[in-house]
Amino acid sequence: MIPADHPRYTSLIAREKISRFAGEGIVTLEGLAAHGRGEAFDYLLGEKTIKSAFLAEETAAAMLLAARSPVISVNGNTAALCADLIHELQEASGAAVEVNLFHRTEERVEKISTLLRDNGVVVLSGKAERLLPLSHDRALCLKNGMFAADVILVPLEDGDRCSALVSMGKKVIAIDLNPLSRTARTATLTVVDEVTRAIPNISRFCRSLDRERTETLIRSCDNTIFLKDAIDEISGRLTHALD
Ligand code: PTJ
Repeated sequence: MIPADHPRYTSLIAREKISRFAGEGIVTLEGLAAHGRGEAFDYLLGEKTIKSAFLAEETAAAMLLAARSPVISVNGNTAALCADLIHELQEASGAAVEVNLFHRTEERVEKISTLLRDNGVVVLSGKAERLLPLSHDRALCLKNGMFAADVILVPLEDGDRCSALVSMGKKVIAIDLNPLSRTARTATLTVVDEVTRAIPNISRFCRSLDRERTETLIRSCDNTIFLKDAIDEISGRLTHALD
């Protein structure tokens, strides 16, 4: 039992969730390591949504709304931390949801799909085919889902699929606390924020954006600026840590 007044309450609750879902086979042991890396970067960012990440979240909403066929790709960690939030984002953005795993087994795909459905998400189903130019199982996706999509949101990604999707001409929105990762640098747009803060913000922007602002955000999107700002935030915090 984690007391609500514990100074690290939010972080401890997330750890409790991620380890419980690891016990259920939804998160992999590698996913626990990935979560720890995310926590470290979040600590360096002050465990808050920085100003440029808010703008990235608004831009992400604009890209989803303007897309012809947007898809939200969900892996084990994302399902464990925010199945309910994915439901809200699906409603707000109209995007399809597809499960795509690095450590893929049919059993995990089923468990994650069930968790999402239990939270109200409409999950694409069908026979996954090896359609992405990758040598591992992340190549497996649905023809009418990720393969046909023009904009794909990939929370907590590993870099090579992001670059494969970009090489196929798709716009990729990454959510990644590490502004130095391959994913962050390869994506069309990177939201450097914790996934459970980022997704509700993107949903809120989906509900409030008008057409003119949507077009302006898409026109002016420059991922390098978002990454530089996150790196500046981290270096500034480190420089002044003991002031
Ligand atoms: O469920 P699977 O089989 O698809 O596997 C999922 C993992 C996460 C294990 C797989 O995609 C992986 O190995 O990812 P990486 O290469 O470790 O990348 C994950 C990235 O997400 C890292 O840069 C972390 O800093 C970042 N990250 C971790 N937790 C969070 C996060 N970013 C935002 N919010 C988080 N909670």
